[in-house]
Amino acid sequence: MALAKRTIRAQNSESMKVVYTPAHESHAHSHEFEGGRLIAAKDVPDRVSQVLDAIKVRAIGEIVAPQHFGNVPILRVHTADFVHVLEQAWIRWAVKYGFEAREAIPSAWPARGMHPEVLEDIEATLGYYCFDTATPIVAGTWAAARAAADSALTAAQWVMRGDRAAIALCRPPGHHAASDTYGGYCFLNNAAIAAQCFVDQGRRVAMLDVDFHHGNGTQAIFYANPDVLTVSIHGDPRQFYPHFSGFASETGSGRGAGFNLNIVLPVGTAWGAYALALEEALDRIRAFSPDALVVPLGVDTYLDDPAGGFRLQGADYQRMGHLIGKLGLPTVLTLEGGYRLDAVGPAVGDFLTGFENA
Ligand code: 6XA
Ligand code: ZN
Repeated sequence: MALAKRTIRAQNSESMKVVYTPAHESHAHSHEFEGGRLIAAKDVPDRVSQVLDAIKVRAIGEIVAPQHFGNVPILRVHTADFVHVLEQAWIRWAVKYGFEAREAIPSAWPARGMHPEVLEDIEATLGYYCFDTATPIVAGTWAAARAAADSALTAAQWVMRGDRAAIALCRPPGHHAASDTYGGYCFLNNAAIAAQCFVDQGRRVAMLDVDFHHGNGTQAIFYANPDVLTVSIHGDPRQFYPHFSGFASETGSGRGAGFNLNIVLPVGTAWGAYALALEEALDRIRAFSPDALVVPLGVDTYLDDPAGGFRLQGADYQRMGHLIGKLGLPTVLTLEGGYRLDAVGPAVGDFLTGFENA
């Protein structure tokens, strides 16, 4: 039975829940393919350790473990075929290439005019569902991806029960994963799975993606849905990943027309121009008047991030958190990108401090 729509009230004023599990450590690979060569992986487990340490040092929140929700809420966002492929991918790869092969990265993709009809071979299967060479699957990838989705769902549950906000320290991240595609280090779209929980209870949700990269997966999942406003502030896809999505001309389709906003900023953007873009995003969200907010929180906008091109730093993250917190909405945050190991912790910590003090 569908639950009657209720207003979510931020009742509980104690510190924010921080959902964390060490399960992310099982998704550890050493490489990704970029610039014509295998390079050291950027999405390393230490990213989350740094964020957890910063949160502990600042005593920002209460650290809680995720609950287990099973596949049902995941299947509200992703197709059953896709989930099954992710579950089986590593073992199928190991059967083909041997268990010493370690990292599964496809090497052929169905381009225009080709026919991805038969997906028996694991190369064909991964080529069909994956869209880049940066997202290896290893033995522990599925367990970690499931735990990241559970973390986002746990954060959503705390907020639906009345907490003002909760953050899920998701790894692998999620905002590039669409209903049946993975890439950009993402397998399951943690933020979208959390947002769908609210939608399934009759609530309207705004998503504000502040990662440096366009959240193409989140956009695609809700593109025709007028109950979810998707807003993303990101580096220009003419220069930056994911290259084929994130243009200002993408505004939604069908009943969702007008409910997607892409704010594209040039390389080198610092706080002055970023703040103007953020105000535009916040104005659009206020006009939508949502019941809840989901923030895919990437901090690869930091100066000299190895995957980014903006120049935010230090107190800018407090300002960002403060402005978003001032919306006064029940808020779920999911960790996305941020690859400077010396900056990812302080940046998330500063954001949360600004948010809490709004
Ligand atoms: C692959 C770059 C992937 C970017 C991942 C990311 N060459 N997305 O941070 O938000
Ligand atoms: Zn990113």
